[in-house]
Amino acid sequence: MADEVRLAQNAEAGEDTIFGKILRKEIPCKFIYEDDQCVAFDDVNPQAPVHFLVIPRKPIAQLSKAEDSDEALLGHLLIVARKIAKQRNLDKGFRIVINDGPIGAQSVYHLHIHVLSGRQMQWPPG
Ligand code: TR5
Repeated sequence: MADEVRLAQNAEAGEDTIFGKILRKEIPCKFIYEDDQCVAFDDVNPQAPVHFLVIPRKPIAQLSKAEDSDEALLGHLLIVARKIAKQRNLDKGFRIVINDGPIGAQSVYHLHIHVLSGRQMQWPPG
């Protein structure tokens, strides 16, 4: 079993997460983008030559816990992902991933969008 899957199966949904600490600047992290609603930073364990995360400042644990009123925020995260992809010249494309819950291999319970690129992606994903 891959380490990431093992991590995900042992992860627990809780109030605080490593991303909460990053947002509160309790641990250092170089943001590649930030605004009043979200921040983005490179994944510490990249799964492709380009791998960054876009996360809302609002502590939504996972997509399945988002509320109808989060609709504009969720759309904003995708628009920001698109803008960063353009800045990084990902003209040939990229993959967006949102892992949700144990079956989805989510390991950090603060909603985040993965953006991966720089290599040919395969299908189906593992
Ligand atoms: O498995 P899910 O979808 O929950 O994705 C969590 C992602 O967070 C993984 O791709 C991890 O590599 C990534 N991650 C975990 C930490 C971390 C990070 N990305 C940037 N900086 C990080 N720090 C400082 N600490 C982490 N524990």
